[in-house]
Amino acid sequence: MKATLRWFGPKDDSVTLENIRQIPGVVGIVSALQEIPVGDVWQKEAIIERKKIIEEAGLDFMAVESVNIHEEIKLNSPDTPKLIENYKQCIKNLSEVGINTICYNFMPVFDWARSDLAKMLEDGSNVLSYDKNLIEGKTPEEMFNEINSNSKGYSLPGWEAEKLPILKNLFERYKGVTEDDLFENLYNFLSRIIPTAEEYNVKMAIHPDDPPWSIFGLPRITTNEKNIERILNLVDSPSNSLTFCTGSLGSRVDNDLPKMIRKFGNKIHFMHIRNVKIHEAGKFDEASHLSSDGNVDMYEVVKALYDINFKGIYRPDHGRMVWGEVARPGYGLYDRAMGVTYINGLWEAIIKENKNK
Ligand code: DNO
Repeated sequence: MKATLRWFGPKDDSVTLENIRQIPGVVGIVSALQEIPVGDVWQKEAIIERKKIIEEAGLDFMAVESVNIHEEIKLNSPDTPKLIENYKQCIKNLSEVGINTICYNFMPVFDWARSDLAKMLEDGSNVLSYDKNLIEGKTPEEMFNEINSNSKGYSLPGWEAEKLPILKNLFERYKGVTEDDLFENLYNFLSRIIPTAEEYNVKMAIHPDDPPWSIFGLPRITTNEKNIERILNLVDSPSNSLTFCTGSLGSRVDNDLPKMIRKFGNKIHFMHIRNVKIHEAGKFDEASHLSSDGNVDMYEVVKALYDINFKGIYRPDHGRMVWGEVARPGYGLYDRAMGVTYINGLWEAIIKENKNK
């Protein structure tokens, strides 16, 4: 498997490509043109420009995270056909530039949600944290404003300022939308774009919902083994695939991660590897990548990847803020660098152990 880091681009990230290049074993970058409004076509020139910057730093642009899905598609409104045509054009343009893995998610309204973007731990580091009681005690608008005022000036995907004025209306429109409706709308999207993805040899890798349960009464479906299986069966194609995120799925104790990795096998094209410390159902902190710091057994995760002969890309996911670093929440340099180093160590050991058998 190949190690990458997520990078938010020249204007939106305090971590530089030069820094990333110095992390042992990291060969690639996962990035997105998040300045392009959701629903618009990503023009080839813009993709080429980002790729050039990455390559000049000695790295490869290996996957896009994410080409986000417009709410109108998730709601399957009359605007859907036109937006789907734009999405197909993005797939085509990315493939023609040599990018064949597209991560996306199908979470209504918000992307990942946390009640605290900088919870202080005993060792003085701080982490993203989730407490259902703090979330449920707020209105979506309060949550939205709180996240944006604590994001250190960064625009977080799914929480873009443009969303605030339409938030009420979106919630109105999601009223009565059930999980089954959302599966249906996802089917409607996939059945139309997957033929294009196949033609251009692109893997559409759906990201689990984070957290993997309903928030503010909104339906969420990419949450557990059964639902992911249902999603992968909606359209039977190698292009209908999965981003397996150990942190998102791992915040539910009933998700058996190594078992799920073995089950979904070659449907996994992209791995997000991080750890979470669950305090009780609906209450967790993100943790360092080390197994003993959280509930995810990293050795078992990496072993399962070895067993499925995983050849895709992975990235360490959110890290803690350590050593006084100030960066985009979850995306500092230091803790992610420690994470990747640790995972590469497990990988090397598992390969050698098995060779000597
Ligand atoms: C959190 C990430 C998510 C993820 C998107 C995928 O930092 O794991 O933002 O990238 O949900 O579309």
